[in-house]
Amino acid sequence: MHIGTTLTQFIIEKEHQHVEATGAFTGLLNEIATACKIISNGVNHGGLAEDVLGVAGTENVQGEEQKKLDVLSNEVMIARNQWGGHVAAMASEEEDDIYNLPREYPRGKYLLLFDPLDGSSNIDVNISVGTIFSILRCPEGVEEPTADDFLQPGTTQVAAGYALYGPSTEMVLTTGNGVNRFTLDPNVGEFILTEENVTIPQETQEFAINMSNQRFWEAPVKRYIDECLQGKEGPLGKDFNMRWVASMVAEVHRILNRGGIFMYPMDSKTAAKGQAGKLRLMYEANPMSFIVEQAGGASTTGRERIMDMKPEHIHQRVPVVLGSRTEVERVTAYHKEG
Ligand code: FBP
Repeated sequence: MHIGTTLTQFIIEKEHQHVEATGAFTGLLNEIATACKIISNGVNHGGLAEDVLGVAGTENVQGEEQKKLDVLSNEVMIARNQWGGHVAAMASEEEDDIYNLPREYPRGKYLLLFDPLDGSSNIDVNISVGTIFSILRCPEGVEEPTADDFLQPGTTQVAAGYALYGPSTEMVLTTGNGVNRFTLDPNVGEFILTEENVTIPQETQEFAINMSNQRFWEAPVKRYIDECLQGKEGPLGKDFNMRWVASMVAEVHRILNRGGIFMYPMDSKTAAKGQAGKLRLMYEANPMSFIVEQAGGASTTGRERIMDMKPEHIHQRVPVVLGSRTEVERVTAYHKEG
């Protein structure tokens, strides 16, 4: 009975190409995959499971109301990744500060960052949500990392990925050599390789943005969306369709499949709250930018390449414009024109 290439087999075969490999990287990715399988099970059970839907009654450091599954997913990611000796510390969108490992656990050479459950507003209404993760190297000689050790530009990521909990559960992963896609076979309990070298079409006629924020957008974004809405009679000479799932992980997955441009730009409403954007640089923008660029797309703030940014804070927010290269470069050029 042939089940295809499992995620573990795929990673080990890749690691064999690196003589200096110790297996720690495989070990870490395996624990992340196990955590995502557990979260997938919780999400899929929804209302059947005791006490997983609804709000937790607590707020995260971003001042957002936490959903019970936000908190549970965060606990699962920490529990699965703290014991194995692969990481030196972790950082989560749901934790105020970085998470230093309890004394009894060995320290590893990686730093793990994650958004345990992205798309929180969709959890209780059974729309796709996901887990996003990013892996960095722990600086040489650092036993007890601090938040500063995490403030590395996106270009230094060793790997990034996400699990999408939708009609099926999928994992998409890059280690800097293209993007690969795995589907969870619930009967076997394994992520099976279903597509290698995923590539984003350069051209697209589909945009994703929260239109209800239109009056708060900056001029370059207003101009671009106006032109998309003018269709083939307009300066872009083609009709555009629109999508908005309100789960970044689902938007990026659609774009990996058929192209598109996803935007959560800077706007005056966000600025009024003293924030530099809605989405988080370390847990959302950097890992998704690594995946999108490795699949041939582009990712900017509208003004600069996100992966070149020097992070200032582990909970820093940034504007995001990502997807099919042609449209992302167009929106970025509109910002440059001012
Ligand atoms: P979290 O759910 O992790 O807080 O992520 C933010 C997010 O839900 C993104 O996944 C999504 O793209 C965006 O916010 C939706 O924003 P809005 O509520 O404005 O539609």
